Amino acid sequence: MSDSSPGEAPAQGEIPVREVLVDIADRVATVTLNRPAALNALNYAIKGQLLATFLDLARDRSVRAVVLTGVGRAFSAGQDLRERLEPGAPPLDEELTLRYNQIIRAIREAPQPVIAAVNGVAAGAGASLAFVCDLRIASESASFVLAFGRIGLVPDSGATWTLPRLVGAARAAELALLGDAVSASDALTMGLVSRVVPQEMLAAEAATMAARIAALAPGATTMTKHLLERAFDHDLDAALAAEAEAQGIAGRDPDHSEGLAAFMGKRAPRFSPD
Ligand code: T3D
Repeated sequence: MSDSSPGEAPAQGEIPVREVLVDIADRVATVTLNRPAALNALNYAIKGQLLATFLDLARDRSVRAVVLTGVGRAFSAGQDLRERLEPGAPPLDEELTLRYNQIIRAIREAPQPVIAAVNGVAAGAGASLAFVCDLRIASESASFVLAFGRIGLVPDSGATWTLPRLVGAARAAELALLGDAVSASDALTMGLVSRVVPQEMLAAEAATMAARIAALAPGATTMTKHLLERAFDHDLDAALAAEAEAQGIAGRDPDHSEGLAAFMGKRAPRFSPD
């Protein structure tokens, strides 16, 4: 894994502080935002490390599922507003193009399903990060805030695209325009997350979900992720064609033969052993 923060070379002999922690075990990568004192607000270092991490993981065929979470009482409070006020801060369109949008694409295009384990407040681009993940589970203390309007900005980092797809146009408009905090239980009701668990069970719940995904046939899993992403952009004919193409590829993969043999042998399949 990449260990340096793009744009921030540590002084010689200095131990770099990692704003993004990466733990890989049993084919699952756990990526943890680590600026708890600032509610994991996204500064240059954390954004650089997050992008580098997802680009590295995309090349790591041993990793079959990713969990994204945060240290402390926040998932992420979005853009670091203190950094934004520093002299020389880049224009917002540049910041989005060069940093945020690349992170969002890297998560979206990752071959592995990414599970957001939302451990606390997810605000602004922090909420957008959770929205772009393939699965979202939340602790009871989690909340989502489309905080952009409060500071005179528009929702970004994909939120205008992901949110209506997740909760529908009417709810998306209310969340984006009014910016009220959505509790974990309301997020569950509106389909923004698929599970809510007590805080102390969140990591285990995410790990179990990731382990189940990691045990699947990786090629079929990647194609399933990408087929679902295109669901709202395709008409039925295009979806049927895309499924047929993907199924052709899956059907030629040795993992399909293994799945069939395991079924006939009444045993668990061993997909793509390392
Ligand atoms: O580059 C660009 O700007 C373009 C991209 C924009 C994308 C965006 O994300 S724009 C939206 C940015 N985020 C926000 O506007 C959210 C700001 N934060 C909040 O609204 C609240 O902090 C929360 C709702 C997230 C949590 O509220 P609460 O009451 O639980 O905590 P708090 O007391 O407000 O914050 C605790 C500390 O975290 C505090 O620091 P202190 O006073 O203890 O030293 C606070 O300043 C700091 N903090 C929280 N959010 C941010 C932050 N520091 C920097 N940036 C933040 N976004």
